[in-house]
Amino acid sequence: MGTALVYHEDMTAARLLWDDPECEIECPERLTTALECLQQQGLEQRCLRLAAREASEAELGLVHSPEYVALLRGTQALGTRELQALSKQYDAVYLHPVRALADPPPSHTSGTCACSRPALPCAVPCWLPLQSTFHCARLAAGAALQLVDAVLTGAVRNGLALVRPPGHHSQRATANGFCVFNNVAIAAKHAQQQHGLRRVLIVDWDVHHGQGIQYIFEDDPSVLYFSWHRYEHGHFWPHLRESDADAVGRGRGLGFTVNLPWNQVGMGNADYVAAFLHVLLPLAFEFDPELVLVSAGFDSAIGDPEGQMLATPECFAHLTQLLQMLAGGRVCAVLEGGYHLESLSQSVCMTVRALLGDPALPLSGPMEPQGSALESLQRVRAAQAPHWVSLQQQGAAPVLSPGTPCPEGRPSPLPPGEPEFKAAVTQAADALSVLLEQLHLHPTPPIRVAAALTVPDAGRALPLGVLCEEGSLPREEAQAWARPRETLAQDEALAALGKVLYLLDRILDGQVSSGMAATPAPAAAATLDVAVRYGLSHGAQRLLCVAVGQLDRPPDLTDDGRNLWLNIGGKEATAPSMFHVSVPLPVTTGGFLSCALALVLPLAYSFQPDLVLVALGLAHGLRDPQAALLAALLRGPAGGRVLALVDEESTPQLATVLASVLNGEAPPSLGPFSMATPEDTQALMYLRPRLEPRWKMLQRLLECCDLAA
Ligand code: X5A
Ligand code: ZN
Repeated sequence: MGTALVYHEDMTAARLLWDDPECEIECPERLTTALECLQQQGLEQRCLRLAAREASEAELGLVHSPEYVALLRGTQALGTRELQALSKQYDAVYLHPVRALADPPPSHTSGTCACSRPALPCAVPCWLPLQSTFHCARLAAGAALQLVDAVLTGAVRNGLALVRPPGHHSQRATANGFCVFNNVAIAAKHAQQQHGLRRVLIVDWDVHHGQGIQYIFEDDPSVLYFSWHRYEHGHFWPHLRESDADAVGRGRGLGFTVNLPWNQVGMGNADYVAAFLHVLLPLAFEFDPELVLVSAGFDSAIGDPEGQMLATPECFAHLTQLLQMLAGGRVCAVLEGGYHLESLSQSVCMTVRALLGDPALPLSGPMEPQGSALESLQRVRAAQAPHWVSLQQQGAAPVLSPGTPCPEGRPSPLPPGEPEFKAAVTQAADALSVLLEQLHLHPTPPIRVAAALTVPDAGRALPLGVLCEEGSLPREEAQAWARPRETLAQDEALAALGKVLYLLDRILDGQVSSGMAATPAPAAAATLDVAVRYGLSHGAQRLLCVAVGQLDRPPDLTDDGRNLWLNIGGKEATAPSMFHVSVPLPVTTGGFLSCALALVLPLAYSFQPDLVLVALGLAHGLRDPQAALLAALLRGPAGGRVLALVDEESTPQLATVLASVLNGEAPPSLGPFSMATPEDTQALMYLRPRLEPRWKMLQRLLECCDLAA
C-alpha cells in the first residue's frame, strides 16, 4: 500500500501581478521548490504520481454557493485591472487572469496542435497553459478529491496533494487569506457523500486559523475539526473571536470544533507534540475517524515569516506518524500555507517520508513545552471537557479565565527589519542545515524491520518486506553476557539470546531500523536483562525499556540517566525513582489510551532515547491491537529504533502485527472506546505529578496557573 503524490504544473501559473506586500508570499515557487526537494531526496520517485484533475462545479457546490462559483467562473473574462479591483473586495486575496503573457513563450514553436482543450470565455491559444485563478483553484480542489478517491478506493494507503491556491480560509461565498475554494472541506464532504463515510477528522496544522473550515462544519458532528493557530489574544490575523479555545461548535456539532490558540510566537517541537498528546489525540481516538484530512500548512515551521514559530521540519514527520495511528492510516495531507521556501520544502519532505513509512528523525531541542503553550492546552482541555469522555476521566480540568496573565517572558512578534528578525532568520537557516547534517549522519537504515524467530517456519507469517534474520551471535559470546542463571543455560534460550543480540548489533550499527525477536517464555526476563546491558554497552546512549507484564527491573540498573525502565502491568502505580516507573495494566480502551498518550509517550519524548526495547512477557495482558499501537507509537521518540521482544508462544498474529507496524503500517483499530476505570485514572493521577518535575512532556498545567491544586 503506497503513498500518492497529487500535483499539476498548471497550479504554478497563477501569481500576483500587482504590488501587494501581504499577498506576495503566496508565490509559484512554493510548489516548484517543494517538488524539487522531493525529487532530490528520492521521495517523489517512491510515490504514486497522480496528475490533478479539475473539480467539477457540482463538486465545488458541496461547499460553495452557486453564485460564488459563477462569480469565479466569470473572472476568466476579466483583465488584470478588473481582477485587481475585485480582489480588493476580499481580505488578502489576489486573482489571476486567464493569460498574463502577451507572446508565446520562446520555447514554443507554433504549428499544428492536437490538443482538445474545451472552449473558454475568451479565446486562449492552446499552447498557453491555463493560468486563471479559477482553473488553478479547481485543480487544487480536484487534487484533494483525487487523493481522497485514491485512498478510499484502496489504491494507496495515504498521500499528499501539493496545491495552490490554498483552501482553509475560503468560505461558502467568499475568498479569503489567499484561499479561493476550500479544498479540504470539499474533500471531506465528498468522502461522506461519495464514499459513505460517517466520521472525518480534519487536522489543520497551518499556523493560521482555518475559519473557513470551522464555519462549514461548525454544527456538523460528523466532521471533527482541530486547528492550532497563532492567535496572540486576537492580535494576529484573521483576528477572530471565534478562533479562541471557547469556540467549540454549535448545536449538534458542539465539541466537534477544537481550537488551540497559541498566544505567543516561538512555539516549537515540544509544544506541537504536547498538543497532539494532550489535546488532539485523546479526542481523535475517542472520535474514531474513518479518514484523516490534514490541512497541511507549513507556515507553522521554523523560519516562516507569517508564523514565527520554531518547530523544525522533522516535527512534521512525527505529527504525520501520530496521525497514521488513526483511521487505519488513511491520511490525506493537502498543502495550505508555508512561505519560507527552504523550511516549507524540507517540511514537505519530512511529511512524505512519514507517509511512506520511513522512521522519523529524532526531534531536536529541549523537549519542554513552554508556559504559554501549557496555558493554551489547558484552556482547550477545559473548554472541551464537557464534550469528551477522555478528557473527563483524567481529572477535572480547571477553567482558566481568558487572559490569565502568564508571567513567563517570550518574544513578541518580530517586525521585519528588526535585528531580532534577522536573528530569527539565521536561527532558521541553522536549524535547516543541522537537519541536512542529521540526514547525512543518520541515513535511513537499508532494512526497516528484521525479525529473529525461533520457531521454524514462523517467518512465513511475516508481512511482506520484513526481513527474516538468520544471523546470530556466537554462542560463547551470548553466554558471556548471561548471568549464571538456569533459564539461559538451556540451549534454546541461549540460541534465542544470540539472535536478539545479533539483531541489536544490526540496529545499533544502522543496518536495520527496528527488529522483532521471539524468545522462549521462561527466559523472557533474563533475555531482556541481557538485552538492556548489551544495548547500553554497544552504543545506545539512552535506552528506554517498556516491559509489559510481570517483568522485574534488572537488579543492577542504576539511575545514571542512561536508562528508563517503564513497567506496564505492575501491581500498583509506583515510581521508586525518575528512571523506574511501574503502572498497572489498564483494563479499558480509554484507560489504555490515556496510559499511552498521557504517560508512556510523554516519558519517552522527554527522555529522548536512541533505542527502545518493548518486551511483552508471557500473559502480558495487552490485546494484539493495543500491543501494536504501543509499538507503533514508540517508533517516534527513538527515531524508529525499536526492538520488540515477544514470547515465542504468543500468537502468530501478534508477531505479524508487530512486524507490520514496525514496518510503518498502521496499527489495527482498538475497537469501541470505553471509559477508563477509576483505578486506571487514579494510577495516572498518582504518577504524573511525581514524574512531571523531571519529564516535562507530562506537563499539562503551568504551575503559576495551577488552579487545580
Ligand atoms: C493559507 C494561508 C494566510 C493568509 C495571511 C494573510 N493564508 N495575512 O496561510
Ligand atoms: Zn497559513
